[in-house]
Amino acid sequence: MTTAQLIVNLLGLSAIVWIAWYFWLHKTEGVSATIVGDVQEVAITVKGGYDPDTITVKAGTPVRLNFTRDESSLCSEMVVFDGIDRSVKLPEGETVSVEFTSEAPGEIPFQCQMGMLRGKVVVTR
Ligand SMILES: [Cu+2]
Repeated sequence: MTTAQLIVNLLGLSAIVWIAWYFWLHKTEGVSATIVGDVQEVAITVKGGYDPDTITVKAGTPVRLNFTRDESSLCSEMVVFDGIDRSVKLPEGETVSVEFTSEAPGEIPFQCQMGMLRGKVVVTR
């Protein structure tokens, strides 16, 4: 193997490692909700995904997620919370709040209608 071939192989290998890390191993830290009055609030921007897509809240305190959809893609038109039986339409450019209180720790996933965009609320004690 020549040096050039070796370099190309190493570059290819590092690209594969990076892709594997980015898509499967890399976990976003998540964002803690901000307490506003008696409510834990987080603003979520919807644009090709949910940003932030992991939100940490405390059990027993009302949660308010303020979704703002910053794109016209049909994919993100609805946000669906299976665990709390809620689905909400997100008109482009408007902020829509989703409120709920979780009494028990756990995870409340949410996603677009087709399940392509995903996020979750992590409820802690
Ligand atoms: Cu979708």
